[in-house]
Amino acid sequence: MTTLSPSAARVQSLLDAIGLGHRVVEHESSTRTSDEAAASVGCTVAQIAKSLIFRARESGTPVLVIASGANRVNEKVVGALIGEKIERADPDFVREKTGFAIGGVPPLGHAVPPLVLIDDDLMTLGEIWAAAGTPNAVFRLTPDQLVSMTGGRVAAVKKA
Ligand code: 5CA
Repeated sequence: MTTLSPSAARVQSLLDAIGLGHRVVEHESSTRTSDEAAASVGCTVAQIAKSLIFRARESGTPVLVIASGANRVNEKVVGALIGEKIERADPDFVREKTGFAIGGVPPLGHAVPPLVLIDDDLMTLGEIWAAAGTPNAVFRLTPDQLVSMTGGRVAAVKKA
């Protein structure tokens, strides 16, 4: 059995607690971007569930948008959905609010619970892959499991 790095092991522990048998896989090759993750896993870029962190401008609340790797997020639409304008988070904000570094941010287990939105395009897919704590770690799940483990709101969030 291979040993996971500490951040990936942290995600595996969270998944163990959920108890649906999800396994974190650490790759030799990078999974830092959606393209790299798809190449390492051997899936389509659309099947990568990327966890993007934004900052609500007034309240400073972290906003997690889990989007298909093939899509760009429409920040105006997200702002309208949550009732507050958002901006892209900087790497320090991501680290502070999630507990993970960019490129490995998982969809669950963040230090500060974020508002969560899920790209409805993900819901049409049979299985998807999400980051698992490091730029080499991912885990496979279904879109319904993503919704249940994050409590996210499914919405149309992509840029046309
Ligand atoms: N592990 C992969 C596949 S799940 C992954 O985490 N991809 S990702 O797209 O969710 O994470 C990379 C994202 O981090 C980029 O899409 C981008 O939105 C964000 N990012 C990259 N560099 C920066 C930066 N300097 N500042 C803020 N956000 C950044």
